[in-house]
Amino acid sequence: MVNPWLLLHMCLHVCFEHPSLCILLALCTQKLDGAYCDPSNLVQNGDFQVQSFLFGSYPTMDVISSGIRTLMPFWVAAAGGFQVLDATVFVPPPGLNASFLIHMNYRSGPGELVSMPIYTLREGAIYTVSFFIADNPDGGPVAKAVRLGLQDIYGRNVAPPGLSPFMVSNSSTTRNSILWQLVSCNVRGTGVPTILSLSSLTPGSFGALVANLQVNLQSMIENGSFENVDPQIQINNLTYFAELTGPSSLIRHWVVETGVIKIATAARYQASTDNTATLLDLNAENSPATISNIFSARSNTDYTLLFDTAANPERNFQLVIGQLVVTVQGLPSTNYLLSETVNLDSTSFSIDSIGWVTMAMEFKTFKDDFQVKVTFRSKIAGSFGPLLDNVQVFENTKSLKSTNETKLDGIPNTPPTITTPTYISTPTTTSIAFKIACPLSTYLVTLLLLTFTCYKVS
Ligand SMILES: [Ca+2]
Repeated sequence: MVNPWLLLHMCLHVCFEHPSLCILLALCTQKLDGAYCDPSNLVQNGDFQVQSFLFGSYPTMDVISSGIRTLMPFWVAAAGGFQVLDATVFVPPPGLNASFLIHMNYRSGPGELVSMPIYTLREGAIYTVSFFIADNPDGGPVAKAVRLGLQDIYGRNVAPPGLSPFMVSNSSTTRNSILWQLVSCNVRGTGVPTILSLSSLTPGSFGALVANLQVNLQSMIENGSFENVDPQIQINNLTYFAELTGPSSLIRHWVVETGVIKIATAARYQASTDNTATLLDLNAENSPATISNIFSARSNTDYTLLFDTAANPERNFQLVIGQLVVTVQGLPSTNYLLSETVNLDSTSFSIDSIGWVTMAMEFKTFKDDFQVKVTFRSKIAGSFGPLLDNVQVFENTKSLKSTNETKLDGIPNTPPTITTPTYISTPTTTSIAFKIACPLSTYLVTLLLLTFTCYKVS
């Protein structure tokens, strides 16, 4: 169980040492008109890119041990020690921009790494907790294991019951050929801030390597953040925005049914709560637009629709005030499951301070529906209208049920057996003597038995 004094210490430390990060955390946790932030990854500094120390050309690692001040914002060494490794020396997982990774052990033994409270896993939503894990090429036991823990701030277990430690064993790798494995498990959000911990179960000075911890909402909608756009729409180095006239399906998984939309980027506008590059304005060329997305769903099931919206404050002197209409229909019945309007007002906001609000709306599918269509329609005249980004839909679950699974590269994880670890370091005098002693003792026993047998026969 995570010590509450430790938690308090962590909070105070971050506030004193990293006031800007503290402000960011506070912004992400405050309630805005019934809405919460929903970044795509809920773990703060899960890629360990933010640090209180600087790597030079040497050393290629730094040490964080229990009992000294924490040099890794949003994390603390609760026990033992661990190392921050420079990814230019220890090759990181493929496809990541991460420059650092964590070695879960140090001379002081196996480390326990504890996160700041994660705000906030929505109640009933399923989240995927994932991280990369690899064997340490520098040495240690053949099998290395890391236990993932999840507790809410009241100390209640949030991790799936019976969650096994994650184990790796690839001792033949080198620093340039580290075999990374992506491991994950599902957890059900409780609506309470949650603390994530990683504990090395490997004795000695060499443990597993880990990188890029994430906690992501399992959304029913694909491309809900509009980041996947047909290449014929040029959005790189965009000074203002691209426009798209309906009908069009050049934004993957979405249809611009009518009107004209702007595809804008965070290079010009303040990014929405998922901090991504692309966002939409449902107005352009004096034409309000309607866009929709169809996704698979289960019948008779409760869902929650989330999205970030605001009125486009592009022109401070020309206020944008009006409504965004949101409808949800079950398919094939076409019955309306939800129809709501969101009031928008750009007063006092600017493109650097959009006033993003995350809306949450619940709906339930009918018994014969197996798809759902969600539609956003601008009811604002002119060339600037509702901004839209980070659209997500999650199923409201009562328990983890069949989604409770642990994955190691897609294979169900099995409990590790590391009770008698085998070391791969250079054989010691003891082990060499043991190897010599064993055949010698066997030889002597055989000789005695043979002599005894010969004596009995004679
Ligand atoms: Ca986006």
